Formats: sequence, structure tokens, C-alpha cells
Amino acid sequence: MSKISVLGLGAMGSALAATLLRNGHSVTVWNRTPARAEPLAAAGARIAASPADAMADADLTILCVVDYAAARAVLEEAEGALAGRDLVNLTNGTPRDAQELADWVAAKGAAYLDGGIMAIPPMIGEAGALILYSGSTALFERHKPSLLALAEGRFLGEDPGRAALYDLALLSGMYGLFSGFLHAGALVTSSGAGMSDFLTLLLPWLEAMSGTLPDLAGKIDSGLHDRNVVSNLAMQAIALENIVRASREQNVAPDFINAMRRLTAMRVDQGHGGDDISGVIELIRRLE
Ligand code: FVH
Repeated sequence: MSKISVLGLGAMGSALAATLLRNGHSVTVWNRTPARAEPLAAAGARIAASPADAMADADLTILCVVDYAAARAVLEEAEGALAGRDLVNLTNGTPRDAQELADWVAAKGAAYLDGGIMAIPPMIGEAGALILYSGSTALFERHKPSLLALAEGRFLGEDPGRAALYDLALLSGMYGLFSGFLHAGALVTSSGAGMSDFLTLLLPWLEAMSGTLPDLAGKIDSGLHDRNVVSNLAMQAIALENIVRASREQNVAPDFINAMRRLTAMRVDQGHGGDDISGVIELIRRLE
């Protein structure tokens, strides 16, 4: 069993530390606000006096704080203790944030693995939790058993920014789903209907539509948006226009759906009305 330090004991850091303790690891914890360490101390963790103290003899240090500015602040406090250490940073940020921190940590002599947690705190240590990793392969291999106790782990390669990119892409899918859900909810409840009842229609509809994603993904990969088109963009542009008009009629703000309507109309105006909706990606992935 490894000696593992957890820096940052918010909802997620606490869940990570508690899971490591349950798995029999020797766990040291540190948090900027010390009171948050007390429940973990009661469960057997040692409370460190500082980030440097926490890292001093740890086989592995896991950092999970609110953002990269906080992560950097914590690591600067531990600067002298970094050389020769293994650091996994599970703080949410951008690929550039991850790359810059990886460079800074490497300059201090530590190995760095970045991670994106695709789970909420109660899921940690349970089936269904996933953590994406990228950065040092050797570090990932050295600590695989401990990391896999937290969640299923997917290693995405040596580019430290890759895990953050995939994390944010998965969250983009989630927020797209949530914004569609919220807009549908605003439309339906504008008639006095209940959302829970409507969900009996919405859920199977979304499930059926998610079945079209493999075909659309193939079109994105090949760039051939005009092959085997069942629902052409010109037709979909009218449906999107109708959603926006209906929203205004029902006194619902069209903000969520309007971006999709605008891009679809633009693609049709560019002469791609016969393409599939996958072609809209050509407008957004080239924006500076
Ligand atoms: N909770 C969730 O559902 C999501 C699931 C997916 C992954 N995220 C990411 O995990 C990171 C930590 O999130 P969290 O849920 O633990 O967040 P909080 O409960 O708000 O705790 C924040 C911790 O950050 C510490 N902190 C903030 N600023 C500083 C700073 N300048 N120096 C040192 N530490 C700092 C804070 O300390 P304190 O306020 O208790 O003193 C907490 O330990 C995050 O990237 C999510 O996106 C969670």
C-alpha cells in the first residue's frame, strides 16, 4: 500500500482521500482551511502542516482544488519538496493550463500526470466513475492500482493537455444535453404542462436520436457531409427557425437554440443545404 497525500479537501478531494483510506492506503491530507481535514483525520488520515510537509515522503501526491490558479498557489508553497515526487493533478482546467503546469512541475524535478474527473464526489470508488489521464506514462503505470481504486482510468497519452481537452469536450456534450433539456422544459411548461410528465417523451426521443451519432461522427471524420443524408440541413434550418419563432410566441428566451439556428442557416446560405447536420462543425472548428 502506498503513502498518498491529497492536497485540497473540497467535496472532490475529500471523496478521493476517503476512498484511498478505505482501500488501506496510508493517507496524508492538507487543505487551505484546516477544519475540512478533520473528518478525514477521524477516519485515519494524517493532517499535514503544509503542502511541503504533505509531499515530503509521499509516494504519490494528488492535487484537487478549485482551479489552476489555486493549484499553482498550493504547489508554490511546496516548491522545495517537489523534486523526485510523483504528482497527479485532478483540478479542472484547459489544455494550456495543464501544459503550463506540467512544464513548471517538470522544471522543479517532479513527474506530472494531469487528470479529468468524469464523476461527482459520491461516485468516487464506485462503478461508473471515470478519470481521464494524460502526461507521464511511467507515473501512471507506477500508481495504476491506487488510481484505479478511485475510478476507472483511461490513459490518453503523454500530452499533458489531452485529458483536460477530452474532459471539457465531454462536459460540452453534457451541457449541450442540459441546455436542450432546459429549452424543451421552458417550451413545455409555458403551456402549463409538467416537466416530469414530458420526460416520458423526451428521454426515449433523446435515446433514439443518440443512435444517429455514430453516422454523424463518421461524416465528421471523413468530411463527407453529403453522403447518405436522411434529414438535410435546409429542412432542419426551417425546424430550428420554427423553434425560435415558437419560443418567442410562448414568451421563452431563444438563447440556447438560437446559436444552432444561426449556424445552420449560415451553412445553408453557403450552399450546403443538402448536407447532413454534421457539416455545421465546419463553421465552428475554424473560428479563431
Ligand atoms: N464536485 C464535482 O462535482 C466536480 C466533479 C468533476 C471534477 N470537479 C473538479 O474538482 C476540483 C475540485 O472540486 P470540488 O468539488 O472539490 O470543489 P470545492 O468543494 O469547491 O472545493 C474547492 C477546493 O479548492 C480549495 N481552494 C480554493 N482556492 C484555493 C487557493 N487559492 N489555495 C488553496 N486552496 C484553494 C478549497 O480550499 P478551502 O476553500 O477549503 O480552503 C477547496 O479545498 C475542481 O477543479 C472541479 O472542477 C469537481
